[in-house]
Amino acid sequence: MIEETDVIVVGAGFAGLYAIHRLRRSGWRVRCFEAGSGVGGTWYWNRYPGARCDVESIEYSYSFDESLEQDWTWSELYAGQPEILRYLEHVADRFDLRRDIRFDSRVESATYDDGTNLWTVRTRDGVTARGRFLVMATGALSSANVPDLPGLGDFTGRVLHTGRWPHEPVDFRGARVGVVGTGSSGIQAIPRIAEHAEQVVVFQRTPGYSVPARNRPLPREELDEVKANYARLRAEGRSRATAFGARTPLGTAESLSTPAAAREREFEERWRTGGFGFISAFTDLVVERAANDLAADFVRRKIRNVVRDPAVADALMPTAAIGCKRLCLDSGYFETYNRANVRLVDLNRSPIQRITPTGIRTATESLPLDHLVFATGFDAMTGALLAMDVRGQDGLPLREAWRDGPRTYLGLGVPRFPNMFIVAGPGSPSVLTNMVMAIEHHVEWIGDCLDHARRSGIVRIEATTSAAAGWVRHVNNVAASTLLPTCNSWYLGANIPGKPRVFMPLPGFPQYVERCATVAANGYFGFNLTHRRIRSHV
Ligand code: NA7
Repeated sequence: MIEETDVIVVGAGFAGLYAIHRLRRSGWRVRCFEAGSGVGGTWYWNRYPGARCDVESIEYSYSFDESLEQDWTWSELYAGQPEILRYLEHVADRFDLRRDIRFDSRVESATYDDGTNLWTVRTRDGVTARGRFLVMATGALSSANVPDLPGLGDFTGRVLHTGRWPHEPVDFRGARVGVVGTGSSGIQAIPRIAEHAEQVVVFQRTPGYSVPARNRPLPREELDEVKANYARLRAEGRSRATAFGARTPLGTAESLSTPAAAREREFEERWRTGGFGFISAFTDLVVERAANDLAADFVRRKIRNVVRDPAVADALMPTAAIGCKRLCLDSGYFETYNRANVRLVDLNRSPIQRITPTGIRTATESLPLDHLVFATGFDAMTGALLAMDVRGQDGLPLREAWRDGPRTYLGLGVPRFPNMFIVAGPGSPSVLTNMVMAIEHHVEWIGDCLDHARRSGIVRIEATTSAAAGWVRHVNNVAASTLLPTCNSWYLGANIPGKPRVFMPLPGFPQYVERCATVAANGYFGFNLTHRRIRSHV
């Protein structure tokens, strides 16, 4: 049996949940497929110890419903994974979203039919669904990357990935734990694992920058104040390049023209406050290498002051531009290296040769381990989309269309994949911003577009090849005006061997929003629109 619907949504995280709600509001029938057994997406899968959002909870939450904003009470400045998951479960219940979601249902293929303009989706658990539109809400960081290390299959202990963490708590007491990877996930997990494990060995390929989160409980009075001013805070957040940080003043001076003592005071103050505000202390930090060096030096000095063993401190010193990989926020990360049970292995000095049944052998030693934790990130932005067999016009596989890198228009539409929309896809600013604001924007834009199509008798909407080519150029040009492309990051696909090197996210949320609005207001230029044929009876 084939399930017939109007819109098929893939994924029930922040994006999929809001898509169901928004589309239903305009009367669309929606069917959502979710691989997990519950809602939550990122926050369903990333259950590792210490998992926490790095955007303030009052901003990393939906803004589409005022009563939801007013009713929900965040307990901490930065919400931990369990609290965010509870929030999303609450949203699913509050708006009765679950009735349109099929759980434990991983989409394996999606095929467009030129004759009928319909998408057919097949899931691993044997469901076939057909709909006019397909909305990919599959997440930008959802396809876990486990490096292909020789011998991995022989390891007799437990192998875990931070982005696929088991539901039951993992007991690290008395265990020797190897953690590979020191990005945001590793930096959050390592201090928590070290509190319980007998020994933690951290395998670091590239040292990263981290700023203290200074997480804390949110007192009642502070929350009341936020709620009394929510609309203004949201507007302020959306006016920022990153769509968050409404309560943090943006620096207005250039670091290079600020006297050294005043500059140091400003860095120090922002370090004390914690959070991403550190990188917005001055206007030139993310665009001017000499300015960036000043901020990077400040962090390096902090690392040196915190880490007692000078050789370990040296190995932890990042050298790239600060912020060119996503800045990490931590709670006691560098301090963890002062613990007697934590050891750092610098893979540049001593690369992994193979995984053995009982641990890891590097070029210089064998390290016995009971558990292996991969905090090695994701095949970002394209991984989840390309894991499915998506076929557009004339059976064109998405994997083929994106062989030289992803091509989207506005991050939303893909040439030759009519009636398919991506939420937080490559070419959208999503991962450089407060993801929830980006998601709300995309979903609302897509919802408005579908409503327009219905009103105007449009049966097929497809981004043009030239619009997408122009968009990829635009994204890369904007990125090139910053320091973002200057190091190997997942923004560039550089973390996945063989992945085409294309800068994927677009810096600058407000400009992007404006561009999308202009496109919609001007007949969706850059998209080919096909109207229903009116049959005339003679
Ligand atoms: P990230 O930020 O991609 O970090 C992954 C880490 O794993 C990083 O330190 C990588 O080193 C390391 N890595 C990846 N592959 C290997 C191999 N083969 N050997 C050794 N080390 C490796 O992922 P996260 O999960 O921490 O964070 C993802 C995003 O989630 C984050 O940006 C926030 O937006 C939230 P590398 O730097 O590539 O040398």
